[in-house]
Amino acid sequence: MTRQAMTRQLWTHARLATLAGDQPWGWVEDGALVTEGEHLLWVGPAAELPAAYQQSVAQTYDLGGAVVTPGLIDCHTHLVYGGHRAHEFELRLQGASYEEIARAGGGIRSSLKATREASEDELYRVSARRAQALLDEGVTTLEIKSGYGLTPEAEAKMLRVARRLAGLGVDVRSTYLGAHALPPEFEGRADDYIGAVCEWMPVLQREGLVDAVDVFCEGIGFSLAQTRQVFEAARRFGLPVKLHAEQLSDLGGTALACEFGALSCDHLEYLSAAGIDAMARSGCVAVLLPGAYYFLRETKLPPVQALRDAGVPIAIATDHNPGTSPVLSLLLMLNMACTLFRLTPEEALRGVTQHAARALGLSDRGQLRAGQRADFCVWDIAHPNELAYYVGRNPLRQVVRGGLMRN
Ligand code: DI6
Ligand code: FE
Repeated sequence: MTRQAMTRQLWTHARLATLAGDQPWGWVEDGALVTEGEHLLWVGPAAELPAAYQQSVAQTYDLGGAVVTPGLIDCHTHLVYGGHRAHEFELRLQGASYEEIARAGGGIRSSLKATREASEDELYRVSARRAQALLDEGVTTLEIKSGYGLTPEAEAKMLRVARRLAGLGVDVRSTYLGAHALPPEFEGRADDYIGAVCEWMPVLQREGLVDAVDVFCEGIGFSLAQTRQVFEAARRFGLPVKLHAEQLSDLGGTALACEFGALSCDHLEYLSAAGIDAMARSGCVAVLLPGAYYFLRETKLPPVQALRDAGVPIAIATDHNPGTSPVLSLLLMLNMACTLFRLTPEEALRGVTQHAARALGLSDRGQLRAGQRADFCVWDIAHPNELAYYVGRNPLRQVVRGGLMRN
């Protein structure tokens, strides 16, 4: 056993937003946490801390009444890519739509060239800078998609870089999004390309590069039939699925994704009542992406109240990508989720912890309770609602990931 695995640590005078139990925020006013190795051994009111734990810890940290939350989880990013698309931002400010730019050969395809041309090391260097900005705000688990390579070699390069980013001290979950856009060499042959995407899947999986499979199901992306083909391949290879669904129109992708037990459907501005019903019945998580909504100046709001009424868990993520959401602050997404989508601050915090974990199929994190990973953030705030309140302030004091202080 490693030294760290044997170490039992006590964290006292903590005001805990555990997000567990039935109290608002899962609140514990004067709480304590005991960690052992990478996991939480005990969480609760300090007054109830078992004596056996008090006598057996190797290290005690007094948090001085600071607010403690679970580590933050960004469950939807396209963080690995070459170049940037600021010029398209200017075109859109001059009136061009995202779809017009994409149909004219810009959009994802313009990131394709820069990503294919970048070496793995160069791609790692530029991606690590972006990832660090998220880690500096307390992100302890990060989802990263492929989808700017669109050849087997370039998709593998992206997913290897995603895996390498774990070295920054974050847990990375990688998602194969080969069905992100039609590459130029398959122009006019979308069905052939989808066949190729399915052929590459087991190769990437055998290299240990794939935790889930995603598709951009949209008019400028792929059809329901093509999405189904990718999902059938994922099912054959035992890979969970998620879907970019109902972002710019309602193709009914959400209902299809739920047929395949999708972990999450993401974007959802154009989600229908039938889609909501399918999500409620299948336990699928709704991942809302306020950064893309804001950056595209979208006006169609996702149906938040209907999702609430149906009991569909709502997660929030940055959707960091060079075209529709060049956002590198998950804390800002908390504020936008409340300001733009009318979530409550507590819903928003659950959206980047408890529900974000579920959107990644992870049951070992996202709340502060015994048995969960010892991933937590210590904040210089008086109440957890401040995390959604401030714009541009990062009140993070300390982040602990896997029981180790990371900053
Ligand atoms: N939806 C999005 O908003 C991003 N991908 C997707 O499927 C956009 C990606 C890009 O424009 O680079
Ligand atoms: Fe996305």
